[in-house]
Amino acid sequence: MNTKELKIAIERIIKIDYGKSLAKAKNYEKYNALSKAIMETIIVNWEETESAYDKGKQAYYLSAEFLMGRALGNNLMNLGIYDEVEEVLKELGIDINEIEEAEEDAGLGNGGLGRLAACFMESAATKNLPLTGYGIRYSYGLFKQSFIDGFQVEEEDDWLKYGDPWSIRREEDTVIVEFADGKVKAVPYDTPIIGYSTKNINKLRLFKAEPLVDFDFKLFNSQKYDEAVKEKNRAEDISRVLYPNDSTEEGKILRLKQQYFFVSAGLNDILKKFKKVHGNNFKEFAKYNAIQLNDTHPVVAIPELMRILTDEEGLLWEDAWNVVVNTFSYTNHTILKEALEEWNVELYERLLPRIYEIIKDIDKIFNEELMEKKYSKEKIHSMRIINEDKIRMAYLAIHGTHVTNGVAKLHTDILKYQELKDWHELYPNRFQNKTNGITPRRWLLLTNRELSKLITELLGNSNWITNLHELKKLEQYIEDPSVLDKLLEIKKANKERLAKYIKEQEGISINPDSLFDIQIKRLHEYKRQLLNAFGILDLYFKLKENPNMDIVPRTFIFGAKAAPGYVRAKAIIKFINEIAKLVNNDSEIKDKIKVVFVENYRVSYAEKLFPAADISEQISTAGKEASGTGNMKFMLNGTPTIGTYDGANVEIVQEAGEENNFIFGARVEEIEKIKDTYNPKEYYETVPGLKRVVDTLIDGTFDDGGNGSFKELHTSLLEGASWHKADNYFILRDFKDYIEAQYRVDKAYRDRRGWAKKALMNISNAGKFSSDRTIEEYAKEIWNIAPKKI
Ligand code: 26Q
Repeated sequence: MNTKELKIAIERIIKIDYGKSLAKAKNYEKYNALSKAIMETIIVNWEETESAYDKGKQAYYLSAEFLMGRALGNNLMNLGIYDEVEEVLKELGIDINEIEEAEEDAGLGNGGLGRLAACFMESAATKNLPLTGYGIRYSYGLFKQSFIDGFQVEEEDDWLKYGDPWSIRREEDTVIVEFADGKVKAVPYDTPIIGYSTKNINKLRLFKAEPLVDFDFKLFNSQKYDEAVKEKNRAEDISRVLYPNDSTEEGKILRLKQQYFFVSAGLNDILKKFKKVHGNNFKEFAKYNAIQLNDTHPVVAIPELMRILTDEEGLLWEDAWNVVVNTFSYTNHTILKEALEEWNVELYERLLPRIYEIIKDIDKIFNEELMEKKYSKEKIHSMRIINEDKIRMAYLAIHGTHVTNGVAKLHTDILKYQELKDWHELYPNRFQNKTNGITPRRWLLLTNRELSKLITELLGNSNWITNLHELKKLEQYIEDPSVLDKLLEIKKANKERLAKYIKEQEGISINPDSLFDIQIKRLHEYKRQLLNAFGILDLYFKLKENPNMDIVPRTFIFGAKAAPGYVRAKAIIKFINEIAKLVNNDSEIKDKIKVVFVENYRVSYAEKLFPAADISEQISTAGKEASGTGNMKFMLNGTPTIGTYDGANVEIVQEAGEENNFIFGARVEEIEKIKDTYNPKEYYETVPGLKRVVDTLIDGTFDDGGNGSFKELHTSLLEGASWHKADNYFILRDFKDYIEAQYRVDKAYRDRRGWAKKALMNISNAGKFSSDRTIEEYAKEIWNIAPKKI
């Protein structure tokens, strides 16, 4: 499509879809029309990719979440037509930025796990790897967040209200999913995954749940309207909304329905295709199909494939089990006990009786195998898949797959030698590490245009975009003052842009010359936003005592959603908002420090925050953050990390140099050593300034609106609660080290060129953290698939 044709297409689509001329169209209408015009141009390549892939081995990514964010800008960039389209729009009197901002985020995920799935899809397409995603087309994504009086308020995320130009409903590929209480239709919606600089177009297939019949005609005619649509609502409830829990599991029947729904539909789809190409030769299934289970959420795929192969296709148990184990692999994303999924036996039995029987058989045979190996009774008990009245999904996953992987080296080691030690001893060859990654297209090329331009200029070509290791060559400029100054200049421009956006969105003015200190991630105790908050308060009190204290002015920026039922996480949001109110309104502070908690943190907000950060907060309790991927996004954008030795931080500083980051706090070994005897009160009583900040939770400094949640936080730190010991996440232990590390940041930041060197070292050594590298490792070391370029 040339530029003239594009203009015509946009005008035509606006006429057809909205019955108006371009001049009268709203931004979202223009966005829709442009997107559809782009869609038209990729269909042929999309079809060709599909037929090319159908011939050989393919991989499938089963995930309850795909946190895609916006599509338009990314797709234009990957197609290599961004600048051209920008120009066309300009000629039509349209600002491309306004069109991009009209797009709703596809927020079909909670956080890291969902965004990882999105980065993987993009990388696989870019690398021409035959990977298809399967998931749920939630009608409502992760809730929208606002603050009222500093409290988080949630609202539904109606992301489809203006339609979705990037998905195509494939009525003809509808499959039926059967529960004990009835059947539903699973209708696929396909979204093209457009790789960078390749003709290959991959596919994300998300299923929507619908009733077999829309409404009961008889009931409707007898004016029983509610009754008439009951069935429809019951079916549609399944794909209505994404569960907003990112770690604590809630044993809800609908959640289980969601899991079985998309897993069963996905497997059905894969099998249909397999039969078409290979007939009924199911023993060969694993030769042509690899299926990745993204955490335990889709693990019901293991008994479901057993059911299909034995009940429907007539395979013997042993043969079917071989197929299952060789087909599936499983990624673990957490070691938090409360996040390991367990399902009530009774729930499974009621909803999926046949699946439950199969799980019981798997468990029984596994038990016999362990007895044969002369495992002790206690050990067998501790490893059983069904434990009393619970099904342990992680154990089912390890047992029913040929590879279990962690998402960063440290995390994998903790799984192998600590949390899943017995399993690692049983299946030593099944465990692998696959350190996470991020796509450099979205997280640098698209969202940090100036830095991308500079990199291409310095390297003399744009190879880095698909081979991020190329960035290493930037190290040659480490003593080049003009490059260092250019880096500082770009950062400054990004900060100005963010400041403007924050002014528009939050109504708060921030100083682009201050140090932007950013912590953006889900709100969770283990991520320790509270430690950051105590650090700010400590600084505030020190400034109050000594108004002339010489500090680099700082803007502390937070972005985080708390699960709606996570009372403590919400209390922490309120606490930080209270701190913001105190600090920002204190004229004595004279803008030396500012605190901003941005509302509704999401992918599209993240895209503006990462490029503008001076320091990246990665301060989880050592051993708790499986990997982190935000840490990588900061690094790639030239932002040093203040962080603990946890998750992928370990590898980040290994690559970029500890001297270019700010590592502090207890390491895993120390946490392990002290955890049984830890007494936070010792720190509380002796560490200078600590008591003062902790006690603001109870001494009337702040107002929790009378709900007692600040007091509860205080108690959780010093006394503990029925379900955990005092200061479960060692905030008081790490406070002093954190303050000291922040002091080092302050000192280092003053040396502007010295700081730019740190930034450059981080950028130069970010190559490892491309999701291209990660996905190629999955392809080679787990899936055994090869690129197939059309
Ligand atoms: C489970 C049961 C019921 C309802 C919800 C859930 C649920 C949903 C989402 C449980 C967990 C999640 C998401 C977890 C997650 O995002 N984990 C993060 O994964 C990243 C990618 O590997 C890592 O980088 C992070 O360290 C890890 O916290």
